[in-house]
Amino acid sequence: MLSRRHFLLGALALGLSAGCRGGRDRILNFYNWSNYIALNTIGDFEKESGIRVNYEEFSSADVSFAKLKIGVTGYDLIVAPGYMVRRMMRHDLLYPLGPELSLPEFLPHIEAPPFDPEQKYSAPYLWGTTGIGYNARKIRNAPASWSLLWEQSLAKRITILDEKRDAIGVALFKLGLDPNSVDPGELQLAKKELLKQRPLVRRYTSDFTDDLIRGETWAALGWSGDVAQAQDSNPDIRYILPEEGSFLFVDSLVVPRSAPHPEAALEFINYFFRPEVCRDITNATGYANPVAASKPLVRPELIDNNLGYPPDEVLSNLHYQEDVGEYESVWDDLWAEVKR
Ligand code: N2P
Repeated sequence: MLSRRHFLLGALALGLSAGCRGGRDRILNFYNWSNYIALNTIGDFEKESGIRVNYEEFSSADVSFAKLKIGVTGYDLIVAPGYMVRRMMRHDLLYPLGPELSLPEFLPHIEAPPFDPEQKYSAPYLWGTTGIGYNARKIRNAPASWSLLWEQSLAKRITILDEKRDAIGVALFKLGLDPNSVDPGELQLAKKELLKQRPLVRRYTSDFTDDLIRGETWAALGWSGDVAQAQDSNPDIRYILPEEGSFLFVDSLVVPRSAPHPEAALEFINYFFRPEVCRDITNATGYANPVAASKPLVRPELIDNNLGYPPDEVLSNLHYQEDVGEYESVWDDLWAEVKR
């Protein structure tokens, strides 16, 4: 017969093996960019921690922020670009990560990111650059310039990231203007450029790699790691960081104040910082990770390569995307008018 004591012990054993602590299910609701993790990361973490992960992906930061803004809650852990971390900090939306986190040594340029210099509210996840992925068999002598994405001969062979900060930022770079401009006149000029570009654009999309791999598109405004993934499937694909300057991004892990399971989020962040865990993610995605001890472990082709870990002289020509504050809606409207 099952005594009460046996029942409790049985429940406890069951609970432990199913990953419960204190009788409650341990859960992590994780919202990440698409193609931004290794195949084994979530499963390995679940096995080791006993936490069940509900994993959801977005393909554009604008979409993720819109979702958070209309009050979709329940996420414990979100990957966000630096300017968005800043914006969330400004609105007091983030949980301070505090002493539960043991920060490893980071690469020098990740130590004090401008959006959160003391790293109080964000933990760096992956970093990379915005550039042009192109097919060297279709385009010979590609210029190291953003003007490639305005080339008439590439009509309908181009995709542009569906991300206003990148698309408008690139138009500003091309014009020699501040890529974080909030000047209405400058933004109008950027809009004109983008309207000139529009007839050449096959699609505005952030999932640009398949078309590029298949040769349906010949050039794409894209992100380094995704282009690295594309190059693995099609060696004709190359990457340009234009001379006019480009973006460096440090996408970061943040925990919303409203998170139902902040402790599970912190556990994942500490797990991610293990050199082998983030190495696997870098090797799978092509995106560099912030952990200094992980760099010697990643695939050597990614080192001193603009697609993975660019050399220092390249990094010095890159800019961060900054929070544009109250001008966010001006950027939003401009982008909606371009895509209309
Ligand atoms: C992954 C997206 C990369 C992020 N597909 C660019 N910030």
